[in-house]
Amino acid sequence: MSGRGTARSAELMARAREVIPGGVSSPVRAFGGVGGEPFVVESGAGARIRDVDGNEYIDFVLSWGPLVLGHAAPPVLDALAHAMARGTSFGIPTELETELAELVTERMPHVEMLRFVSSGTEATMSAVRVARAFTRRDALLKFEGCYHGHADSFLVRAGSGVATLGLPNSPGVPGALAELTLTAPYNDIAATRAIVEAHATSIAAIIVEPVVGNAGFIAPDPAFLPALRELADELGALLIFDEVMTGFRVAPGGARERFGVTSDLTTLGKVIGGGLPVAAYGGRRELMELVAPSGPVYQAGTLSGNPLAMAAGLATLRALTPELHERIARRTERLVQGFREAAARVGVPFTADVAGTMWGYFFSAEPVRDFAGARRSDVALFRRFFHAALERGVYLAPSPYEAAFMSAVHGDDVIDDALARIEDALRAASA
Ligand code: KE4
Repeated sequence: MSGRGTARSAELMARAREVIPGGVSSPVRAFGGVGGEPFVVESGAGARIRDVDGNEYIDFVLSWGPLVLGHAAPPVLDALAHAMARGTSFGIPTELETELAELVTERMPHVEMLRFVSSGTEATMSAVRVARAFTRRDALLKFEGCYHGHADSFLVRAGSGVATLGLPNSPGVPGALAELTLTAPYNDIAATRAIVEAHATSIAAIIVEPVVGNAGFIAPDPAFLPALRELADELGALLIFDEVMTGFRVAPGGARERFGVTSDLTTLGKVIGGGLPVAAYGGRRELMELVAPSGPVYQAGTLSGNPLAMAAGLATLRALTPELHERIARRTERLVQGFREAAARVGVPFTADVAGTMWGYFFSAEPVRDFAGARRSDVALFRRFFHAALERGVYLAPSPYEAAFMSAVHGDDVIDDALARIEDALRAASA
């Protein structure tokens, strides 16, 4: 099946590559994980996006997670219009920041205090700085395949675009710094404990995606997160839940509500900005009061707490009631089950999983529990399926090391439509 026009996208990408590395503002968008030319998007509305050649797609990437209300959601547009009329930025406290912070702490009571920043990377790097200051230790433990943004300390066996491009680590990260980042296999408590015990006095923090969305979608074994809590306590280290992706997706109150494990620090992003640049780090008051100007740990940002971004985040979280979250989560279950059944009918090795309103899949006969398992999946089939789905008007993440998302406007009609296209794409990809 072809006929998808791509001339305008190709023309624009050629222009972009003259002035922007790879023609993209973030590596994973360049389709390095699936080959071929990326399309250039023109607009989004609800569950769908349209590219510059007029092709329409049902979107399960949703800007990599933020758009839990869908594209151009009316509550968000109304809030933005209202905020814009009063000015776009001040660099001066506004009530909006306090309102959004209060709403986050209401939904996640263990986040007693937080600081807004403009990207998930800023949130995670700042949380690690607080942990290092509080513990007066330097080492950091992360998990293979987890991605916490592009700060130097995290570019060690990272997931997402780093894994997609097969970059073991990134040049430009000083060896002395990379050595401070220890890595363990996700879901492997014994291996994690062994590494922790070998570095017991130097680890400042254990940072983890409570549900992995950057090595593909990998859920924690029931004992894994409680074991990390126990290990952090034994160590006198802090446990950081990187909820940039899972926050307000795996449960209305995030990972703590879903798994009953409380992190010392939590990072958020994506959904709390409703599609505008907002992220945050927060947690126990005694930790966050270390942050300047209350304390000596310095962190700053020109556009942190930007009123337009705050307004979009407030509109999104206010609309995302527990009832709406549950509705979206039930539809996500239905979508994933339909995908499993289609794969079984077509006869391809397939595993898929879901947590709240985020989900993922691998072409693997075995469930995937860690990054090594993700890399054993059939990436060649993934690539064929990705393009077959795109040709049929379904946009999934252009990498096997990413997750997928749902929104309030992916209704039953959209799910049925998508599943029919997905099954056809599975047949084409496996023919
Ligand atoms: P940003 O700096 O990209 O806003 O956030 C970094 C980050 C931190 N923590 C987690 C768990 C994340 O998923 C991310 C960013 N996620 C990727 C998608 N896998 C963003 C997409 C991209 O890199 O273009």
